[in-house]
Amino acid sequence: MLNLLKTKATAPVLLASLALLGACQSNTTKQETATTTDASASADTAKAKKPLSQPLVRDIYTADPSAHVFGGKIYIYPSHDIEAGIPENDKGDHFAMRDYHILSMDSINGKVTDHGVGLDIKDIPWAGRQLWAPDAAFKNGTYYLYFPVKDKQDVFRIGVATSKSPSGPFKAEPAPIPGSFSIDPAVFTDTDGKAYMYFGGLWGGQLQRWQGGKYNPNAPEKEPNGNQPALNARVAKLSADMKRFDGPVQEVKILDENGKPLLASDSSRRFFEGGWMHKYKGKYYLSYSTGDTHLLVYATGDSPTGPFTYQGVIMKPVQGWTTHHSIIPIKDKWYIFYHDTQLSGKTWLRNIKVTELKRRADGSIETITP
Ligand code: FUB
Repeated sequence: MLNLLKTKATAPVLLASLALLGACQSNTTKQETATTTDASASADTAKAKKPLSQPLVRDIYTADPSAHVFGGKIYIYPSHDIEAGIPENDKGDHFAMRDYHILSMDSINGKVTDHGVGLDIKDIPWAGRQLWAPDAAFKNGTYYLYFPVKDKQDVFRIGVATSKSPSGPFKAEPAPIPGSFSIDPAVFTDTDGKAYMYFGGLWGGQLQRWQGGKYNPNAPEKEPNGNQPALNARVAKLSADMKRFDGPVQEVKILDENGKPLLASDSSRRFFEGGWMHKYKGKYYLSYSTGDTHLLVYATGDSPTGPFTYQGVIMKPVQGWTTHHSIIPIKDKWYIFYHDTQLSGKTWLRNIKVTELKRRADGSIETITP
């Protein structure tokens, strides 16, 4: 595994930079590997497009970083990408991850420690395949790891595992969270102590199969087209023990500047996957990926459950098809953790990164060019 990774990681940065250049030319064009990029672009231009930041770890592939500060230390809960030899498709079958490695750093530019496997798919009794983007939370001396994985019927559910240490190992509960579905759990604990889980993802994330509250295996592979309202993320309040939903799963409404729901055709603004919540000066910031248009965007609201009003782009497309992030305060600054495919040039072998997130005086977020 390590040898394989090292070979791939020696691919010239030039290739990665060329792919990044291609990705930035159009946010509606599916981003592909460096080999699909125009090789005739001059080396000088490629140099000028150097990535904003460098991978945090290089000896394993990591993605979907959910970062938290626990006990004064930065912990990152990423997906652990592997080469599973599965052909790429729109359902994301090639993202066939099997475990999580938990990472930590004392400070933003500090050394990154890999704490090894914190949870393995073989130790999740109900899991079938594809351990996707996780998140973590802390309450009353216990750390909670939330993870989406397909069950043995190939339906994505969300599970929870616990540990007394933020770096694990985590022990999975015997069954998924009742009523959970789809992918990308993000848990936000509000200043009043109430915790909420945001979740959902389109296409391979199966959210479109859950309309009407029931799983429909025959639903279209993708979302509705045209002028129908977009499918939205979901939110549920968590129970006091952080292991169940306390109350109904609700739709997270995202409105445009006229107070109208974003439409499915509005592909550069509508929710696709990778939701994250943070609070700044009393406002709730819901950020998410627009999926096939490869943007990280945000919407704000006055309540953790919405409605939210679309505000703008946080990050332009990264190299790679997916884009996924988390936003946290560290000391007196805010940071965004994200991923791209700088090391491999392959959509399914990603590497996590971090950069500062800056705001204007009115709280709006400055757009980052990664
Ligand atoms: O890592 C697998 C999936 O890719 C995640 O769940 C999505 O958010 C996307 O990053």
